Amino acid sequence: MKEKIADLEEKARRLRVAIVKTLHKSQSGHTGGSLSAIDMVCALYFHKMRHNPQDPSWEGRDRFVLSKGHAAPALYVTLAECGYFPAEDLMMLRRLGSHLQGHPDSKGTPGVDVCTGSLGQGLSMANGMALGFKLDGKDNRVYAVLGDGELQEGQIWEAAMAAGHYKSDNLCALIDSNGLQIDGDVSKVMNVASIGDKFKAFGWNVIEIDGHDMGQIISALDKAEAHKGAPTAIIAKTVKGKGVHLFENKASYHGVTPNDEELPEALRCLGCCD
Ligand SMILES: Cc1ncc(C[n+]2csc(CCOP(=O)(O)OP(=O)(O)O)c2C)c(N)n1
Repeated sequence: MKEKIADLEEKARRLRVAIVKTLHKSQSGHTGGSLSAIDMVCALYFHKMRHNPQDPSWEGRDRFVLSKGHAAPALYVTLAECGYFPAEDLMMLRRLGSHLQGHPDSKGTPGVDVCTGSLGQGLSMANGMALGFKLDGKDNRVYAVLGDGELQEGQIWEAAMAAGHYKSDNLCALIDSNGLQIDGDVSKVMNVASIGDKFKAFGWNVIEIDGHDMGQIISALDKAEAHKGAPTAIIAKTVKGKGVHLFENKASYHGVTPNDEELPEALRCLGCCD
């Protein structure tokens, strides 16, 4: 287990390097929320989810919904690392004609299951897919990553109510609780605390973790899969911009990319010299 965790940590470090390089090249996109979510996305693709990069539309795959679609760079670098498309494509992020647009596009990008970007909708889509699998008697699981600012959208709570009502135990929501949104502190813009209690009230199984502790992430994902009779919400305490002190805990880096001066220091923080 120790080796597995160390391997995932190293993968996540490499994925952070790829996020920084990709966003530096594009000069457009979301740095903070990609870096806060990447440990969870890495654990999902390299530890938990059933999927096949050689056959992206394999019916037996688990589904992934990046409900906070602006963190697309975190998804793209992970898909590239898995082999869904060449890593060189990352340098075309947000270019006209590229298959890697600013928000996930299921029609354009191999491995992307749903279009997201308009916040608040992903949990409903994930819930629909989870219910569909149940109706078909299939054991596929569905994972959705949400932002804590995103929880201010009313549709999230309709989805939470429905998933609890239908006991969708093949559904797992991971909340990237970094405490910041585009305009500052989530608690000041529109307080969503206490997130765990809210999901519990809708009948969910709730697990609270440090969203950068790989051991805690994989243990929570395994517990979620084992839990029957209710969907699971993993409330992950994270740091926006995690891994690069220049960007950490700064709402100003929500939608700002590393510039030429910041790039060398950002890569140094991530243990990358090239
Ligand atoms: C419906 C909708 N309204 C507004 C936006 C613009 N927007 C993009 S990211 C963001 C803040 C999201 O905050 P949070 O969910 O906490 O994301 P994170 O901090 O994890 O990046 C907003 C308002 C959007 N994408 N969709």
